[in-house]
Amino acid sequence: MSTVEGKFIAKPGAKFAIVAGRFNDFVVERLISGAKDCLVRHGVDEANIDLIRVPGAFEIPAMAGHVARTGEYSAVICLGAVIRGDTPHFEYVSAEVSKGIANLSMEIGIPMIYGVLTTDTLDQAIERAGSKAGNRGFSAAMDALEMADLYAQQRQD
Ligand code: INI
Repeated sequence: MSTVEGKFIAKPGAKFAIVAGRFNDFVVERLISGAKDCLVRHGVDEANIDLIRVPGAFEIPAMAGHVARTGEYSAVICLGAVIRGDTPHFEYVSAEVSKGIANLSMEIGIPMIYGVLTTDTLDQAIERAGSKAGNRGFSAAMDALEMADLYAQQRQD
């Protein structure tokens, strides 16, 4: 049986983009730090990480697609925090960002990683941004490394 799987190793000179919303910045900043920490500790040069900020999660897919189409990056990591409020706004924003990133990942030839928290409460978001439940930014960057390596292997075959 031949198994194809990604390693958590970045190719020398590989560039990664992080597209992150400013909304709920207190949480998103922690996700960005987690993602950078993961990439740098897996050998990515900090100069090869570009951070692109957008107003909120709704804007992430359009900018992530724009960034991916430059052809400069091995993967695009999308980070944001959508937290339920008293209105149905949450449903629209969370649906659009997840659909948008999913659609992009089918059409663009590089990994588009979904690191957007969608939670009922601020506490749940904080738990997933570097406290009780890990850091979704860090794990999204792990996913980016794994998928970038996998895509690179498939290109060589
Ligand atoms: N954007 C978020 O990233 N998180 C949220 O929780 C959120 N809520 O709940 O409103 C949010 N709204 C802004 C939205 O993403 C757009 O930036 C805005 O509608 C402008 O297009």
